[in-house]
Amino acid sequence: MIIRDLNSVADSGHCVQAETWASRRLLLRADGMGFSLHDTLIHAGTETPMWYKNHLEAVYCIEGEGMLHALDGGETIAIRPGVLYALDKHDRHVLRARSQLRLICVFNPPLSGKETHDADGSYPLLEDA
Ligand code: 9YT
Repeated sequence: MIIRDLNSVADSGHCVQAETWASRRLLLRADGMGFSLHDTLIHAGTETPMWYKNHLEAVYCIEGEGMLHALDGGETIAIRPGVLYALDKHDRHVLRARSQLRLICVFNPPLSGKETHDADGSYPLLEDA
């Protein structure tokens, strides 16, 4: 069994900071679960364009308020605690955080640990560091 605590994840080097977000990565590819699991903060007042070409991501909001805009003719939905969205079609999207968002994010295939967004807002497929 794997047991993790958010406090120790932050100290273990499995916390990735970007301009608009901080990702605390609780489960990674090396854990062998077939997915990675992150507790992610999106900073208040920011806008993050994303396009996960190489991954599927499910996102469950547990704190904060914002808006998700699906690009390529998609819809706009309000993000608040209890709302989940799943990018099952590698959808291009923009996330706007009115207040700080706290999101539980699951990636398939799992992230290796160090990934951060490229110019398109996607993650490359990385081998274990
Ligand atoms: C919602 C989203 O994808 N935010 C960017 C960070 C990502 N969730 C991560 O690496 O934890």
